[in-house]
Amino acid sequence: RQVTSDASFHSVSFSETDHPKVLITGGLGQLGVGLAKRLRKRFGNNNVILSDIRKPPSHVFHSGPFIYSDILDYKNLREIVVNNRITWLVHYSALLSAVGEANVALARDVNITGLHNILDIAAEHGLRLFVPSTIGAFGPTSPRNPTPDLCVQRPRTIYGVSKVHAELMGEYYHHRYGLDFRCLRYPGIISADSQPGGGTTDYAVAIFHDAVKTGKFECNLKPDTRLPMMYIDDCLRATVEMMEAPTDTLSMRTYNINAMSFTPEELAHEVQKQLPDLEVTYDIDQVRQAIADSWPMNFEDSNARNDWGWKHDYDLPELVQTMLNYIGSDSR
Ligand code: AKB
Repeated sequence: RQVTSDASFHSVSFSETDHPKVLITGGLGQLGVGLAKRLRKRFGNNNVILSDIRKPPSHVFHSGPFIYSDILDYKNLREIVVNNRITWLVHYSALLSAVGEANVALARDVNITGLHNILDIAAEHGLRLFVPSTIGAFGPTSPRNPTPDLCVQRPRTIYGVSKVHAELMGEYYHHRYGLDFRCLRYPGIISADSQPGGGTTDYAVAIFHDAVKTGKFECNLKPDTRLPMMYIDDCLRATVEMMEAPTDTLSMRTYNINAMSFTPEELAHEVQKQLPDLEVTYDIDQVRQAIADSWPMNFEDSNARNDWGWKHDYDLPELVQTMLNYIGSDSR
């Protein structure tokens, strides 16, 4: 490992007038392909490299650069950053909340050890680094309604613990080594053409697919479980805006962002306005329910709104309309 002194950092810097050269880790998860599409439009196809340890589907492979990268392999990561002259790193590899509880050792490796590799690579090569955090970085002793940026954070999941660790380590590297670390705490993200993998908020994606395909939905959270949520377009736009925000607008390095909050019952009701025959039943998953009961109900994001102009576009009715249009037209 090369990270031995402060002087070894910042050996490569990039001019702000150049297009960034972006690497996205965990690129085949819920958000990577959509983010790559957005960044490629802005910076050029070849300036955005998606990476993962899985084989990409052919439409992803043919839409722009894709590379194998294992964040647990430090040399492999460094080779990619050096050979491709990477200047921005978006670190999406992570195990989510529910799947993390089912495999704590793997979640610890990927979410904590993997992050250490990413931080060292980014600091060594003067990269701008984005790491998402989450509503899951809060816990039962945090204020839940609303949850501000700065408050008690004692999450009870390995996912939450690893995300608080990421927030603190990123901010530490920023203060200690000048790393340009940027972090947004995402709500549950709802997307039509990509699936979340093993989260607590997944029900809010599944309901749309089941409603369109079968007219029935079995929800694994109680009907009155309120959680903050966001449509994927808002999430990806927030990410790009925060990555591009001038340094002097950032009074903090980790921000809450929010769009809406709803319960399964409220979401089902909104979907039933379009699909009145939808039948919703409840079969509670105790692990997910306990996690959801410890998370924020409403997310306070005024710092993001004031500092760098964050503003969401999608509330619940627009979200439902957009999802149903998308999935409905796809299934025809
Ligand atoms: C999960 O449910 O684990 C994620 C999240 C809110 O971070 N979607």
